[in-house]
Amino acid sequence: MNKIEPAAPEAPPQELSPRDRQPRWRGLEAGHRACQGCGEALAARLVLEAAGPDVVVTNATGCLEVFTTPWPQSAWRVPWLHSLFENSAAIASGVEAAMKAKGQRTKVIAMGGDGGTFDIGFQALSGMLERMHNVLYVCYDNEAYMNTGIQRSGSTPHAAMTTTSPPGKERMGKRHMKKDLLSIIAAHHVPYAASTSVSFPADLRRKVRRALDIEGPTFLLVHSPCPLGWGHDASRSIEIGRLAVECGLFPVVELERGELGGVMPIREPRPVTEYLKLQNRFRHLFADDHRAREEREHLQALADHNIDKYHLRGDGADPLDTAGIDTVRRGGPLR
Ligand SMILES: Cc1ncc(C[n+]2csc(CCOP(=O)(O)OP(=O)(O)O)c2C)c(N)n1
Ligand code: SF4
Repeated sequence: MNKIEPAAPEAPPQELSPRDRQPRWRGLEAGHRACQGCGEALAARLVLEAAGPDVVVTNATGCLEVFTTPWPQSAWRVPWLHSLFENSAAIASGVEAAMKAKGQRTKVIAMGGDGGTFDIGFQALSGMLERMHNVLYVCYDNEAYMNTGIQRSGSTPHAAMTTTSPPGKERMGKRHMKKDLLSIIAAHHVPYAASTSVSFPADLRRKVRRALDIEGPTFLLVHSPCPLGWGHDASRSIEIGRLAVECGLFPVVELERGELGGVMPIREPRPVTEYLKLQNRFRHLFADDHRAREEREHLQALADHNIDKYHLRGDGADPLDTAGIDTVRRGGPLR
């Protein structure tokens, strides 16, 4: 008879470090040169993680391009093309057409900052959407032209201070409103256009995967706090991104062929002042005078309007609605 050996004692389970618990594959490596607490850097890493290795990225000039590719180094682990500031979407259109001609299914992702998307690259983006290229366009929205010294863009919120919208006797920061780009994108009859925030990684990853599964042009607007340009402590980027969503100033929504498909609900909206007061770019709104008070009230009214327009208030017994953790399906026509 065979002798039965006693089983070897099991090795004690090893404690995994936070780094080891990260997904093994990274499309964007650590060691790049973004500022500490940069929302855009984290957002790009999350987008690549969700997309997987079979992608080609085109990247407009801006912070992301500059801090990831100091010659001769590159943080990218996927094929990556640097475009001009204004034509990331045009380059992506060409890459996608070439892939199609070769019978390849590799996904194409175009990327740009808000300056390169809302303003200077908008013509190329509009063409790409209208021609129905099978490309996901990701805009990292840090609400100004950060790479060249914090100039205001079409995405800069009303009343924010930038180097080209300084507060003074004549005005309280940026005079104009933040452009409603998502609605403009949806007006191109695209199958999917959504907003998300780097502060809600599960929502961000899910939307990347969803967009890439759809045939045709898709668009993601990713709110990405920038400590340098917004004037906040680098350790508070995630907290500030969450507050932007929870106060209603940055609505997290999904538009499917122009209809509201899903929203990230807000159970208890936070006052906009909680979001504003953490950032130097809104410091002038806390002066003790009527102009500052009026601007604060104006921004609160904008947030309330968003909550109303997108039905963001999470007051129902929604089983998926767990304090803004993820977008839930709550469709219907936009008011
Ligand atoms: C046609 C053109 N105009 C201006 C510039 C200079 N420029 C390079 S990056 C940049 C700002 C980029 O801002 P944004 O797209 O918002 O990206 P961020 O740096 O904030 O991530 C500017 C103005 C340029 N490269 N090309
Ligand atoms: S300036 Fe802002 S967007 Fe650019 S690298 Fe620094 S934190 Fe990131």
